[in-house]
Amino acid sequence: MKIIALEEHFADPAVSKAGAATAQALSPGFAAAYDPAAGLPYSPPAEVLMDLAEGRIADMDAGGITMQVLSCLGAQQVPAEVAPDLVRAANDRAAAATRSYPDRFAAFASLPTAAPEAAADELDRCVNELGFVGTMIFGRTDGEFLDAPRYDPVLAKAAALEVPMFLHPAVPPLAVTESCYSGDLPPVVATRLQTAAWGWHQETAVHFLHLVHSGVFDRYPDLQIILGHWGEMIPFYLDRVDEALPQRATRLERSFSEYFRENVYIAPSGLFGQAQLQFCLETVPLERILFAVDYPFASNDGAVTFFDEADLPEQSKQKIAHENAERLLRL
Ligand code: GRE
Ligand code: ZN
Repeated sequence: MKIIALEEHFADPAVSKAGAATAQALSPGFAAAYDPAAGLPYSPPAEVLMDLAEGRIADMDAGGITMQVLSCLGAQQVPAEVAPDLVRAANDRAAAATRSYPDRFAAFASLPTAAPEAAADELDRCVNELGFVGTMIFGRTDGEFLDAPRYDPVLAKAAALEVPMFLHPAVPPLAVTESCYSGDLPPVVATRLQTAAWGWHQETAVHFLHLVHSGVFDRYPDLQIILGHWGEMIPFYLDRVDEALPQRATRLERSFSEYFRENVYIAPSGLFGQAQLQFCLETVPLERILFAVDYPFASNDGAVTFFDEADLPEQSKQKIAHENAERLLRL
């Protein structure tokens, strides 16, 4: 089966270095909690993260992944003074990989969101000159959600280009960490609760709730967001949000669940549980379910088994594995 995976990361050393101080301030325990030597999940070696050639292709071949849509980690934490140049260079690296392996790699643009006008220009360049298929944004920039007025050029550009924006998990602000993810907990437990175990996902759900309720999708009715991890917990709460926030309160043009079903695509991001798949199939349109591994933080090895075990007609599996992505990304 042809499988296209949409949350597949690489690291660019210059981008990572330039964002390290901000990353460290938001999550001082991160390096220790995700040190490959600790032997815990989601801790790939740096060489694997940086590889955009044979090693990555071999891992894809071994796991039955036809194509990865590449995304560079970390641009939201790079300061405005250096972000445009560094992020541009990282996008150029991704573009080179897509040219070397046109059947195996596509790419989402990384954006220097600390400099919003430059970010909009870079999205334009990536889509129109490099053939990228959208963008991936790793949460807040300078503590602000994407609906803050200064990021409007980025939203406007994604809407005008008709490319999706993958809203990826990111560390919550310090006040949230201090209140929720600290105190009497072992350091590794606190940091993992703050990040992959819970905090990243709660933060991303709130980010999307904020985009909807600040009216982003009334301003840009066709803007499409991709959420990983089966929609970052939101599908389970659609009914609750609709009930607690009726349009009488929000004054929006649609109900929350309508925005979710009309402006959002979701993907498993390595969470290959069949119960989540079945629940999401009952909750959002089949046409809005995509596939993602979250390589190299999760292994490609679970992909084929996920589709083999899915209690679905072959036609539906093909949609999730590649057809929905091909349509959305115009591949
Ligand atoms: C991810 O993208 O999901 C991720 C990171 C860093 C560490 C673990 C992880 O970006 O899962
Ligand atoms: Zn990821």
